[in-house]
Amino acid sequence: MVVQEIVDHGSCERRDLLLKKFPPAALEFLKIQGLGPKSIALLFEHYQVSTIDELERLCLDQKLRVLPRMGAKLEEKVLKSIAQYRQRTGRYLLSYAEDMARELTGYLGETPGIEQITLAGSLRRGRETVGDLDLLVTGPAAADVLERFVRFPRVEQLLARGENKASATVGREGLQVDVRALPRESFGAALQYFTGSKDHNVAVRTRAVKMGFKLSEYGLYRSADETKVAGETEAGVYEALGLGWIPPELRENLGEIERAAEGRLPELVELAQIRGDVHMHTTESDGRASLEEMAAAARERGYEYIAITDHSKSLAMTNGLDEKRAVAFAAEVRERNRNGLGLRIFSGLECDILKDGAMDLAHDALAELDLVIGSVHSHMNMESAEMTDRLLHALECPSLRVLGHPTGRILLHRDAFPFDFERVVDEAVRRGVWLEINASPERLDLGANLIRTAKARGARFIISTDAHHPKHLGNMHYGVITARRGWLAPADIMNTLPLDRFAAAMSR
Ligand code: DGT
Ligand code: CA
Ligand code: CA
Ligand code: ZN
Repeated sequence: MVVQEIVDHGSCERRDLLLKKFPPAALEFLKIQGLGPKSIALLFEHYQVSTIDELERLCLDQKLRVLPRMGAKLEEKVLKSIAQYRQRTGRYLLSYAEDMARELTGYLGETPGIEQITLAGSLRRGRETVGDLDLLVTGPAAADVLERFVRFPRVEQLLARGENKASATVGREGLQVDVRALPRESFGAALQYFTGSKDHNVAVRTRAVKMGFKLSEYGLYRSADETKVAGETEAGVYEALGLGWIPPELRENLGEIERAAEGRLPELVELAQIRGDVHMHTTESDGRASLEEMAAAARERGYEYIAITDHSKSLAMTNGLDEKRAVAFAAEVRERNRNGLGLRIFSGLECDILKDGAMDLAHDALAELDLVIGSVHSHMNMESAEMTDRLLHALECPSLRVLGHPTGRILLHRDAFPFDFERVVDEAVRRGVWLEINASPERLDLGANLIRTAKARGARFIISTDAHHPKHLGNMHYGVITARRGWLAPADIMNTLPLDRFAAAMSR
């Protein structure tokens, strides 16, 4: 009925009432950790707050603690989350930026006479969030491209329009795009420069100077006589500096330049090397498609195997599996594999790690399944020591094979929960538990820095999409990019193994 009302009138009565009662800031306040709908309602009732700045003022003036169920601790927490909130506004998920970039480059690519359109900046480096898009174009028609860009239907606000550069915000969320038109002969130098990162560029330029060169976005020049030695291609610029071409994902000045100079750049995993996806949900819990539909989509992607890993019973709102259903599911999957589905299906479970670190299901039920992922989905605001104990306890479960989305972060929304990461990794390594790189673009958990830390301690990884719909299987590439940013080789990632070796490793 409410749905019908929304379809007919574009809203419903209750929504209109709520919108009248609460200022638009209420929705923004919900993004501040520590404030739920109830406390926000209370705040609006007592103080006429309408902006985050005013909310901050209230905390600083210690005016929250006088309200029921609020205290000094909450003020502190809200202040901290306001700071975090400010930091992340103005950034966008990689997936959002990528979709917009695809649409825009498709549109610009239709300009007659255009030669190249390339994305640079943090998007090219595969950062998990992106501040703005940096587009480079070459060709005699470059000026026409800028002209076409400012007429892009999704442009909201034109920010600048020069002879070789235009900037505008596109889409309702205000994503900024910088488009630069370049002469062909400096395309490589510009691509190198505008890909960044800034730290990487500073280090590369320092190296250039030491070698008697000057490097800019126009080219690489010999300092002595200003002759140009490189600039048309990016590889040419690196080569003239005695470096192998450095994959953009590594360009953060974390040792990649030294490695390139020694000819020892790491081998990085590629999407085509992924042979299976082993974290996905179906209509048995909160997925949107059946096992058959997920299997068909996976087969289409050329996978050799998948694991169906629905939720366990403590996530009641997902209709998670109890022991009985889990055991029955394992039997059903054994039966289905006999009939041949074109790829191997493993019976799995994303088993909830309870507050005390116990597994949601009894061990004998878990032992029936091919693959058990353990994940934290609740009670995430524990102290670090308590969370560490919880995870260490979970690792004791003999059936556990994968630690799912290990830090619980939701990008631009919720920070990682604190715990002693190195201790947990060491224990996972000791017990043969693999760490998930959750490829869902809202998570990308583990992130690149923690991946590097974990790899250095001997960890093994799984890249999984956590798909709740067949189309989510396509998120695998975000996980692969993140793994590459973490310097991972195919050998670090278990689901690059062919079926028989994966099955053997899993059941060990
Ligand atoms: P973002 O947009 O915040 O996600 O990150 P980036 O890396 O895309 O940064 P952006 O858009 O400000 O600039 C693109 C690239 O241009 C950056 O990675 C490196 C280069 N760049 C920009 N400004 C400077 C600068 O002042 N010095 C150096 N060395 N490079 C710069
Ligand atoms: Ca950028
Ligand atoms: Ca930019
Ligand atoms: Zn999960």
